[in-house]
Amino acid sequence: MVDGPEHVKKLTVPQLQELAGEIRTELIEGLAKGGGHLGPNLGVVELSIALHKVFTTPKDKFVWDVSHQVYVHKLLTGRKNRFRTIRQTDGLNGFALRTESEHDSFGAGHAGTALSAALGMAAARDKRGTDENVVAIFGDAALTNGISFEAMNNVAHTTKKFIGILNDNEWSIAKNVGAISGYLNKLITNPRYNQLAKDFENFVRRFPKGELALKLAHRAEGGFKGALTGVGLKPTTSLVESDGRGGQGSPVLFEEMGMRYLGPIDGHDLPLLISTLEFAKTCDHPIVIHILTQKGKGYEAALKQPEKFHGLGPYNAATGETPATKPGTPPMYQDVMGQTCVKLAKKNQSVVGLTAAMPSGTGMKHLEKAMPERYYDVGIAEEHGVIFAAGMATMGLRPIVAIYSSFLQRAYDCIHHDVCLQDLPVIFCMDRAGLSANDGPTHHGIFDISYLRCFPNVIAMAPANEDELADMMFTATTINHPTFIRYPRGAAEGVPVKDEPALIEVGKAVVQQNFANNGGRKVALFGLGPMNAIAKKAAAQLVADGYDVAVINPRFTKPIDAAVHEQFGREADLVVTLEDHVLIGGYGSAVLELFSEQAVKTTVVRIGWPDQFIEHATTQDELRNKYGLSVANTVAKVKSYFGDTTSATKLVGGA
Ligand SMILES: Cc1ncc(C[n+]2csc(CCOP(=O)(O)OP(=O)(O)O)c2C)c(N)n1
Repeated sequence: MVDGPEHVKKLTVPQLQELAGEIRTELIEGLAKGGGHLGPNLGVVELSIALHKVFTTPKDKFVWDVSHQVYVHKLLTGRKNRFRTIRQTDGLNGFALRTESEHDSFGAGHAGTALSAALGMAAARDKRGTDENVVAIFGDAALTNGISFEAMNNVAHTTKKFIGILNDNEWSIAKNVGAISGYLNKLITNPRYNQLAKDFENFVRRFPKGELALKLAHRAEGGFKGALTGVGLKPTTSLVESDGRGGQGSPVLFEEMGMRYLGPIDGHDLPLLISTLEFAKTCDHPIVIHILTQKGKGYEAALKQPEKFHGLGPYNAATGETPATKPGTPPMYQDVMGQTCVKLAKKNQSVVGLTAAMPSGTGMKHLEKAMPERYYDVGIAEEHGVIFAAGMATMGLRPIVAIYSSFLQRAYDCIHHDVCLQDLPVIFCMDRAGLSANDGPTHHGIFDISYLRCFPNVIAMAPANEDELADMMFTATTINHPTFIRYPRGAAEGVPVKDEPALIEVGKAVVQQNFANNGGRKVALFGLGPMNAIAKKAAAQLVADGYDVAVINPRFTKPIDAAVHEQFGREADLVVTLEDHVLIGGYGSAVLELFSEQAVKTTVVRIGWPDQFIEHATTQDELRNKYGLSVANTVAKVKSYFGDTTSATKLVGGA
């Protein structure tokens, strides 16, 4: 394995091919313990090597879309010794990170940003008159994202020197969907591809380095065929699809955007990739190179199950098997969401479900399987998805939009302008609200209470367990306003889920444990969502130490239950709010605002995430302990407030 990118440049093609083999082994074995984005990285081994052979980072800039496929780049840029720490506490981040390496020119984690960022770099380069190469690497699914098109629309009149690499493996996380994926397939399978090869030849003839270019053109022509057989795509002869879409698979889409199209190229043919990139370097036109790769290349298990191996937890490197779920493990929140969707859709004709390219991650796959006619996958297009749902709602449907909390940020204006302003009854199920520990700050969903609470018409809730999630979803189908339900990643609490979800009262909190009036210091713990379990545990410890503790499940962050908060606010000596969310503008802030209006003077201790981006770590618990969202810190904070020094725990986040 190489020490750095300068080493890659010295290797011959056979040595580079050997390196590709070593890298694949390291990916397969190195990720087995902690998991990660194995499939996408196995697909870009040759591409990453070729990029480092031809270009020179950090001077030249690679901008990776999503950047989940950046592991090979990390291995090649001096991070091989830390590779097995990836996505673990204090280890390498699973995405490109500017603070981690000078070779990571732009951070990402959300899809669709590479072309815009790269174009910005190219514009800056042109302005300062330097000669860096800027290369944007984006997947076929990233191309379903609107921002990618906004950027392409701008390329030709912004710069003459711009290289885009479309890494086409036909997969998003699940199978890629929509017209763009159909279009790309036509580009690949069009029976006229030889004609395209001719066009390419004529095209390259026009360049000053014609000799080299022509040689490459012929290589590429061979490559077309290699690509076709190599990735096993079946040619289609039909020019009109069964759904009525026409087109002959010409590269007109890119060409009309002012980008020369080159491809399709076999993305596992190292010499061909190297030559093509060398050629791209000489181009004085924006160029997009369409390469075909296989997600999971070189690993049987990943090739067989591309969706599972897109990103996964620990697995057996020899077999690709993942550990069976232990009997008695609570269901995943996402599965309860999906199964509830099916229940609701069966009972209510107007309920439909929508995902933005995350059928498994959000659990919407349950609806896809049970009632495909009620299910929509819009691709990686959160903005479109939200407005699409708003449109449906105007026609009497009840769309359930399942999008991760952090990805929903992409559609913020759509939530404001299209849903809330028109007071449309769209139901948002926000998965991964809280931490996505291994992924880190790009994926932590800890801002949604703040970013939603300020909009009129919003009803926002957070279930304390999976049964309450089902009840909230059912309740949402009866509310004529935009509703938002936030719940965390992973396993739920393990409480039984009723066969039929029940209605809950909007804006009503639940008092789970009232004051005993036993003369102890009165502490009211308001535990929201998953922090409710922590509040209950902290309460038990405090009661054992002589405190008189009430525990309340607030359920709603908007509207919050003014009566219950006021009652406990006045009765208690101390109020503690616990939320899996940033403190700024969150649930605790809502309580403080209410107390200010009600002139409730009781001190409120707020437990939640501080005003900083939270790093990644091996487990959520590590981060919760570090930042004080823990039972021990809750108990310690209460005791410290009352001057009780019996707690051994060091306070996190000040007294
Ligand atoms: C805004 C946003 N929505 C959803 C996701 C989740 N996501 C991560 S990777 C991915 C699929 C990317 O597919 P593609 O661009 O084709 O790259 P590949 O994984 O196939 O290499 C999705 C949907 C995301 N990262 N960002």
